[in-house]
Amino acid sequence: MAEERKKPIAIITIGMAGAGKSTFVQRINSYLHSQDPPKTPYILNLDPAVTHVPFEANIDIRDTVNYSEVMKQYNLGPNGGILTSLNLFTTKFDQVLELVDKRVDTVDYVILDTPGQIEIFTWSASGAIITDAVASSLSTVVAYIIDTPRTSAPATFMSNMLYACSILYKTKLPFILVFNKTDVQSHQFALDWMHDFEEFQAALAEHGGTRDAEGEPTYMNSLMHSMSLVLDEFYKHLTAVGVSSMSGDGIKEFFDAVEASRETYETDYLPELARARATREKKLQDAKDESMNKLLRDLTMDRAKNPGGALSDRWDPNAEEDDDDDNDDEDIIDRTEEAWPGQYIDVTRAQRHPEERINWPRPG
Ligand SMILES: Nc1nc2c(ncn2[C@@H]2O[C@H](COP(=O)(O)OP(=O)(O)OP(=O)(O)O)[C@@H](O)[C@H]2O)c(=O)[nH]1
Ligand SMILES: [Mg+2]
Repeated sequence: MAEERKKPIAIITIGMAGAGKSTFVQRINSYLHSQDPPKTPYILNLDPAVTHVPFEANIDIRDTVNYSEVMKQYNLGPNGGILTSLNLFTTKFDQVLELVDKRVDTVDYVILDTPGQIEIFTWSASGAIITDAVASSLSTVVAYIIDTPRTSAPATFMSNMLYACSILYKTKLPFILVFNKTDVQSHQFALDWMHDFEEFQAALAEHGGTRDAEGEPTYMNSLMHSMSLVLDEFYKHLTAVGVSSMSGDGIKEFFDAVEASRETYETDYLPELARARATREKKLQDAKDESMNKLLRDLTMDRAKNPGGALSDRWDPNAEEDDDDDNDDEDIIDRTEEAWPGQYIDVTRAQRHPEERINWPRPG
């Protein structure tokens, strides 16, 4: 019997402009199609400004929002235009999730390509909403694409790693560092630096002046030294693979890492998600309790101040029970469907059923 089909894994590709995100998505797309039996990806393009997408997207943000129109209409520059387009698209993201949901039994991977400007996705509300929405419905992994040849200077390498680090801590999702363009330069130097702190320090010393004219360590150097100590901890939490989106090298290793991420998602992310939800619900409950206590305190104070009023403020045990009123929850009034307070209703003519005859007493 065929083994039970697993739910798809969502891969969110993030990376600096030009790191090769779209080329990478195209490469993994063709890799999946070439498997035997072929694996089916479901691809989302979230870059509204791209003119040519090298893969066929199942859902394309450009079908929903017109980036250049948005720029014109809201008087925005290119980045504001991308951000606003993404915001507009996010308002409909529930529909995207529904569409994805319909495919969970036939699709193996859901792949998201994000806009070129990394901060638009990673530091915007819509990026966070999209990431959280995907991650709470599917096992999800972040593929952080790095332009390897452009990251070979120690200072650039570190700032790129710090950026990755900030995304890891923000999303708390399983994370794969994808050193792309290994056809141009091998990513071995990066692995060495990540595994051996001393080696990175040596590279730093060699690369820039570590001492200023007076022979003191430069500001930059001591900053980088302490930063690299932070990163040492960070490296323990992730997997690094080298790939070439041009030649296809390393793509299999990437998918091995993706499959392994399923476990991290279940052991680390899901409990974290449950914790975050519980905290949110507790906060809400606390706020409700607090306002209830406040109300009760106010009532007690009122009664103390006005004992006469308090005496008459009691239920009359002899009063007839009103059957309609034993429901504690007040119905919320929907103005579009029901009469609302302030709308004139001639209650003297209102009947609960056609036979009902009520003689309303005339005033006076
Ligand atoms: N040599 C080499 N070039 C690559 C590789 N991957 C991407 N490129 C090139 O890098 C450039 C940028 O690639 P894209 O895929 O557009 O990068 P992107 O991150 O999607 O770019 P934006 O979305 O515009 O930020 C293109 O010229 C690609 O041909 C690779 O593995 N090797
Ligand atoms: Mg792109």
